[in-house]
Amino acid sequence: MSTLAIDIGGTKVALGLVQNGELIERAQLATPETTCVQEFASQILAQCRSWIHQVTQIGISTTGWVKPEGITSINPDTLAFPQPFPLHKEIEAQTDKPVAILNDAQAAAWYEYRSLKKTVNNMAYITVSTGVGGGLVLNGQLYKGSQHLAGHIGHTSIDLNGPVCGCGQRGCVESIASGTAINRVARQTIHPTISNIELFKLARDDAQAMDIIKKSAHAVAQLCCNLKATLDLDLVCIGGGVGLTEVYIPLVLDYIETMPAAFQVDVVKATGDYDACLLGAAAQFS
Ligand code: BMX
Ligand code: ZN
Repeated sequence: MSTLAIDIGGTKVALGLVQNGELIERAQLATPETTCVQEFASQILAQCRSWIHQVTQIGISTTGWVKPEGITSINPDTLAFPQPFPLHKEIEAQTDKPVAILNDAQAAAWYEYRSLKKTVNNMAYITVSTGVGGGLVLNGQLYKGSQHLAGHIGHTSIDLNGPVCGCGQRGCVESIASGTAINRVARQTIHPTISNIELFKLARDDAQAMDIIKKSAHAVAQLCCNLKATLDLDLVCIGGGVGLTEVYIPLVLDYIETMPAAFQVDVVKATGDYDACLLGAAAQFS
Protein backbone atom coordinates (compact mmCIF):
# COMPACT_ATOMS: atom_id res chain seq x y z
CA MET A 1 0.00 0.00 0.00
CA SER A 2 1.40 3.42 -0.97
CA THR A 3 0.83 6.71 0.78
CA LEU A 4 1.47 10.24 -0.38
CA ALA A 5 3.03 12.10 2.56
CA ILE A 6 2.91 15.90 2.70
CA ASP A 7 4.77 17.86 5.40
CA ILE A 8 4.01 21.58 5.56
CA GLY A 9 6.52 23.80 7.29
CA GLY A 10 7.03 27.54 7.56
CA THR A 11 9.53 27.71 4.70
CA LYS A 12 9.19 24.47 2.75
CA VAL A 13 6.75 21.70 1.91
CA ALA A 14 8.25 18.19 1.71
CA LEU A 15 6.53 15.47 -0.30
CA GLY A 16 7.14 11.74 -0.11
CA LEU A 17 5.94 8.55 -1.71
CA VAL A 18 5.92 6.06 1.16
CA GLN A 19 5.64 2.29 0.77
CA ASN A 20 5.71 -0.04 3.80
CA GLY A 21 7.05 2.78 5.97
CA GLU A 22 9.93 3.51 3.55
CA LEU A 23 10.39 6.76 1.69
CA ILE A 24 10.64 5.69 -1.97
CA GLU A 25 10.62 9.14 -3.57
CA ARG A 26 10.98 12.65 -2.18
CA ALA A 27 10.33 16.14 -3.49
CA GLN A 28 10.29 19.62 -2.03
CA LEU A 29 8.91 23.08 -2.79
CA ALA A 30 8.86 26.46 -1.07
CA THR A 31 5.74 26.89 1.09
CA PRO A 32 3.11 28.52 -1.18
CA GLU A 33 2.54 32.15 -0.25
CA THR A 34 -1.09 32.26 -1.30
CA THR A 35 -3.82 32.51 1.32
CA CYS A 36 -6.31 30.80 -1.01
CA VAL A 37 -6.76 27.16 0.06
CA GLN A 38 -7.58 25.91 -3.46
CA GLU A 39 -4.45 27.53 -4.86
CA PHE A 40 -2.29 26.36 -1.90
CA ALA A 41 -3.43 22.75 -2.43
CA SER A 42 -3.00 22.80 -6.20
CA GLN A 43 0.53 24.25 -6.00
CA ILE A 44 1.50 21.34 -3.74
CA LEU A 45 -0.26 18.66 -5.79
CA ALA A 46 1.33 19.99 -8.99
CA GLN A 47 4.69 18.76 -7.66
CA CYS A 48 3.54 15.15 -7.28
CA ARG A 49 0.90 14.57 -9.97
CA SER A 50 2.54 11.33 -11.17
CA TRP A 51 2.41 9.80 -7.68
CA ILE A 52 -1.26 10.49 -7.00
CA HIS A 53 -2.68 7.67 -9.14
CA GLN A 54 -0.28 5.21 -7.40
CA VAL A 55 -1.38 5.96 -3.83
CA THR A 56 -4.31 4.70 -1.79
CA GLN A 57 -4.27 7.56 0.70
CA ILE A 58 -2.74 10.89 1.62
CA GLY A 59 -1.25 11.83 5.01
CA ILE A 60 -0.53 15.46 5.89
CA SER A 61 1.58 16.77 8.75
CA THR A 62 1.62 20.51 9.21
CA THR A 63 2.88 23.26 11.43
CA GLY A 64 -0.03 24.82 13.33
CA TRP A 65 -2.98 23.78 15.45
CA VAL A 66 -4.92 21.16 13.51
CA LYS A 67 -8.62 21.17 14.34
CA PRO A 68 -11.38 19.24 12.51
CA GLU A 69 -12.39 22.41 10.64
CA GLY A 70 -8.85 23.28 9.53
CA ILE A 71 -5.43 24.60 10.51
CA THR A 72 -4.92 27.72 12.63
CA SER A 73 -1.65 29.35 13.69
CA ILE A 74 -0.51 29.41 17.31
CA ASN A 75 2.47 31.54 16.35
CA PRO A 76 1.66 33.39 13.10
CA ASP A 77 5.32 34.51 12.94
CA THR A 78 6.27 30.94 11.91
CA LEU A 79 3.43 30.55 9.36
CA ALA A 80 0.29 32.67 9.19
CA PHE A 81 -2.66 30.56 8.02
CA PRO A 82 -5.93 32.35 7.27
CA GLN A 83 -8.11 30.79 9.95
CA PRO A 84 -9.32 28.10 9.82
CA PHE A 85 -7.53 26.75 6.74
CA PRO A 86 -9.40 23.60 5.55
CA LEU A 87 -6.44 22.12 3.65
CA HIS A 88 -7.30 18.45 4.27
CA LYS A 89 -10.80 18.92 2.79
CA GLU A 90 -9.35 20.70 -0.25
CA ILE A 91 -6.70 18.01 -0.89
CA GLU A 92 -9.44 15.38 -0.58
CA ALA A 93 -11.63 17.28 -3.06
CA GLN A 94 -8.80 17.71 -5.58
CA THR A 95 -7.57 14.08 -5.43
CA ASP A 96 -10.59 11.99 -4.42
CA LYS A 97 -8.36 10.06 -1.97
CA PRO A 98 -8.86 9.61 1.79
CA VAL A 99 -6.84 12.26 3.65
CA ALA A 100 -5.60 12.29 7.27
CA ILE A 101 -3.98 15.31 8.90
CA LEU A 102 -1.99 15.92 12.10
CA ASN A 103 0.19 18.64 13.56
CA ASP A 104 3.79 18.09 12.37
CA ALA A 105 5.30 17.32 15.79
CA GLN A 106 2.35 15.12 16.82
CA ALA A 107 2.87 13.13 13.60
CA ALA A 108 6.63 12.82 14.21
CA ALA A 109 5.99 11.78 17.83
CA TRP A 110 3.81 8.92 16.66
CA TYR A 111 6.32 7.85 13.99
CA GLU A 112 9.27 7.99 16.40
CA TYR A 113 7.35 6.15 19.11
CA ARG A 114 6.53 3.32 16.72
CA SER A 115 10.18 3.13 15.60
CA LEU A 116 11.53 2.61 19.13
CA LYS A 117 13.35 -0.66 19.77
CA LYS A 118 12.58 -0.80 23.49
CA THR A 119 9.18 -0.83 25.17
CA VAL A 120 8.24 2.61 26.39
CA ASN A 121 4.87 3.86 27.63
CA ASN A 122 5.27 7.62 27.79
CA MET A 123 7.30 9.73 25.40
CA ALA A 124 7.52 13.31 24.15
CA TYR A 125 8.88 14.43 20.81
CA ILE A 126 10.37 17.91 20.58
CA THR A 127 11.25 19.54 17.28
CA VAL A 128 13.60 22.50 17.52
CA SER A 129 13.24 24.09 14.12
CA THR A 130 11.64 27.33 12.88
CA GLY A 131 9.51 27.05 16.02
CA VAL A 132 9.61 24.57 18.90
CA GLY A 133 6.92 21.95 18.37
CA GLY A 134 5.96 18.91 20.38
CA GLY A 135 3.95 15.72 20.45
CA LEU A 136 3.02 13.46 23.36
CA VAL A 137 2.55 9.70 23.41
CA LEU A 138 0.96 8.66 26.71
CA ASN A 139 0.18 5.08 27.69
CA GLY A 140 1.21 4.05 24.17
CA GLN A 141 -1.25 6.38 22.41
CA LEU A 142 -0.84 9.72 20.69
CA TYR A 143 -2.40 12.26 23.07
CA LYS A 144 -4.12 15.18 21.35
CA GLY A 145 -6.28 16.48 24.20
CA SER A 146 -9.85 17.80 24.03
CA GLN A 147 -9.23 20.33 21.26
CA HIS A 148 -6.26 18.66 19.51
CA LEU A 149 -3.87 21.27 20.98
CA ALA A 150 -1.88 18.91 23.23
CA GLY A 151 1.85 18.88 22.62
CA HIS A 152 2.27 22.60 21.97
CA ILE A 153 4.98 22.53 24.62
CA GLY A 154 7.02 25.17 22.81
CA HIS A 155 4.41 27.57 24.19
CA THR A 156 5.00 26.82 27.85
CA SER A 157 6.69 29.81 29.48
CA ILE A 158 10.00 29.33 31.27
CA ASP A 159 10.78 33.03 31.85
CA LEU A 160 8.11 35.48 33.04
CA ASN A 161 10.43 38.33 31.98
CA GLY A 162 11.48 36.69 28.71
CA PRO A 163 10.86 37.84 25.13
CA VAL A 164 7.30 38.19 23.87
CA CYS A 165 6.40 35.14 21.77
CA GLY A 166 4.41 35.35 18.52
CA CYS A 167 1.63 33.45 20.34
CA GLY A 168 1.11 36.41 22.70
CA GLN A 169 2.68 34.97 25.86
CA ARG A 170 6.02 35.99 27.35
CA GLY A 171 9.07 33.74 27.75
CA CYS A 172 7.79 30.70 25.81
CA VAL A 173 10.43 28.03 25.13
CA GLU A 174 9.89 28.82 21.43
CA SER A 175 10.73 32.51 21.96
CA ILE A 176 14.08 31.53 23.50
CA ALA A 177 15.12 28.26 21.84
CA SER A 178 13.72 28.12 18.28
CA GLY A 179 15.78 28.57 15.15
CA THR A 180 13.99 31.90 14.70
CA ALA A 181 14.92 33.02 18.24
CA ILE A 182 18.55 31.92 17.87
CA ASN A 183 18.83 33.75 14.57
CA ARG A 184 17.29 36.93 15.99
CA VAL A 185 19.90 37.07 18.77
CA ALA A 186 22.76 36.15 16.41
CA ARG A 187 21.78 38.97 14.04
CA GLN A 188 21.58 41.45 16.92
CA THR A 189 24.89 40.48 18.51
CA ILE A 190 27.15 38.92 15.85
CA HIS A 191 26.25 40.07 12.35
CA PRO A 192 23.02 41.54 10.90
CA THR A 193 22.76 38.96 8.10
CA ILE A 194 24.23 35.81 9.71
CA SER A 195 22.32 32.57 8.96
CA ASN A 196 21.92 29.72 11.43
CA ILE A 197 24.16 27.49 9.29
CA GLU A 198 26.88 30.15 9.59
CA LEU A 199 26.22 30.52 13.32
CA PHE A 200 26.66 26.79 13.98
CA LYS A 201 29.91 26.79 11.94
CA LEU A 202 31.19 29.83 13.82
CA ALA A 203 30.33 28.23 17.16
CA ARG A 204 33.05 25.59 16.61
CA ASP A 205 35.62 28.14 17.76
CA ASP A 206 33.71 31.22 18.85
CA ALA A 207 32.41 31.38 22.43
CA GLN A 208 29.85 34.12 21.74
CA ALA A 209 28.24 32.08 18.96
CA MET A 210 28.31 28.94 21.13
CA ASP A 211 26.61 30.83 23.98
CA ILE A 212 23.60 31.56 21.77
CA ILE A 213 23.23 27.85 20.99
CA LYS A 214 23.77 26.95 24.66
CA LYS A 215 20.89 29.24 25.74
CA SER A 216 18.59 27.39 23.35
CA ALA A 217 19.77 23.97 24.57
CA HIS A 218 19.36 25.10 28.18
CA ALA A 219 15.76 26.14 27.53
CA VAL A 220 15.00 22.80 25.85
CA ALA A 221 16.65 20.93 28.76
CA GLN A 222 14.38 22.84 31.15
CA LEU A 223 11.41 21.88 29.00
CA CYS A 224 12.46 18.19 29.18
CA CYS A 225 12.63 18.39 33.00
CA ASN A 226 9.27 20.20 33.17
CA LEU A 227 7.75 17.43 31.07
CA LYS A 228 9.31 14.77 33.29
CA ALA A 229 7.82 16.48 36.35
CA THR A 230 4.40 16.80 34.69
CA LEU A 231 4.07 13.46 32.90
CA ASP A 232 6.81 11.21 34.33
CA LEU A 233 8.03 10.40 30.83
CA ASP A 234 10.30 7.46 29.98
CA LEU A 235 11.91 9.24 27.07
CA VAL A 236 12.20 12.49 25.12
CA CYS A 237 13.03 12.32 21.42
CA ILE A 238 14.52 15.43 19.79
CA GLY A 239 14.45 16.37 16.10
CA GLY A 240 14.24 19.43 13.86
CA GLY A 241 16.89 21.37 11.96
CA VAL A 242 18.42 22.86 15.12
CA GLY A 243 17.81 19.85 17.37
CA LEU A 244 19.57 17.47 14.96
CA THR A 245 22.84 19.43 14.76
CA GLU A 246 25.81 17.53 16.19
CA VAL A 247 26.30 19.74 19.25
CA TYR A 248 22.69 20.11 20.30
CA ILE A 249 21.60 16.91 22.09
CA PRO A 250 24.92 16.58 23.98
CA LEU A 251 24.38 20.15 25.27
CA VAL A 252 20.79 19.35 26.31
CA LEU A 253 22.04 16.24 28.15
CA ASP A 254 24.76 18.28 29.93
CA TYR A 255 22.13 20.67 31.27
CA ILE A 256 19.74 17.87 32.26
CA GLU A 257 22.56 16.30 34.29
CA THR A 258 22.73 19.43 36.44
CA MET A 259 19.01 19.20 37.36
CA PRO A 260 17.62 17.31 40.38
CA ALA A 261 17.60 13.55 39.75
CA ALA A 262 13.79 13.25 39.93
CA PHE A 263 13.42 15.52 36.89
CA GLN A 264 16.11 13.97 34.72
CA VAL A 265 14.94 12.08 31.64
CA ASP A 266 16.56 10.11 28.80
CA VAL A 267 16.93 11.98 25.53
CA VAL A 268 17.39 10.37 22.10
CA LYS A 269 17.79 11.68 18.56
CA ALA A 270 14.95 11.28 16.04
CA THR A 271 15.53 8.17 13.89
CA GLY A 272 13.52 9.76 11.09
CA ASP A 273 16.15 12.50 11.05
CA TYR A 274 15.09 15.52 8.97
CA ASP A 275 12.14 13.50 7.59
CA ALA A 276 10.53 12.55 10.94
CA CYS A 277 7.49 14.80 10.26
CA LEU A 278 7.17 13.55 6.66
CA LEU A 279 7.34 9.89 7.73
CA GLY A 280 4.91 10.81 10.52
CA ALA A 281 2.46 12.12 7.93
CA ALA A 282 2.35 8.61 6.42
CA ALA A 283 2.44 6.82 9.80
CA GLN A 284 -1.08 8.08 10.60
CA PHE A 285 -2.40 5.12 8.61
CA SER A 286 -0.28 2.43 10.31
C1 BMX B 1 4.81 26.57 16.23
C2 BMX B 1 3.40 26.11 15.85
C3 BMX B 1 3.30 24.59 16.06
C4 BMX B 1 4.41 23.83 15.34
C5 BMX B 1 5.77 24.39 15.78
C6 BMX B 1 6.95 23.75 15.02
C7 BMX B 1 2.24 27.50 14.16
C8 BMX B 1 2.10 27.85 12.71
N1 BMX B 1 3.12 26.50 14.47
O1 BMX B 1 4.98 26.43 17.59
O2 BMX B 1 2.05 24.13 15.63
O3 BMX B 1 4.32 22.47 15.63
O4 BMX B 1 5.80 25.82 15.53
O5 BMX B 1 6.78 24.00 13.65
O6 BMX B 1 1.61 28.10 14.98
P1 BMX B 1 8.01 24.02 12.62
O7 BMX B 1 7.44 24.55 11.34
O8 BMX B 1 9.06 24.88 13.21
O9 BMX B 1 8.48 22.60 12.54
ZN1 ZN C 1 4.48 31.10 22.59
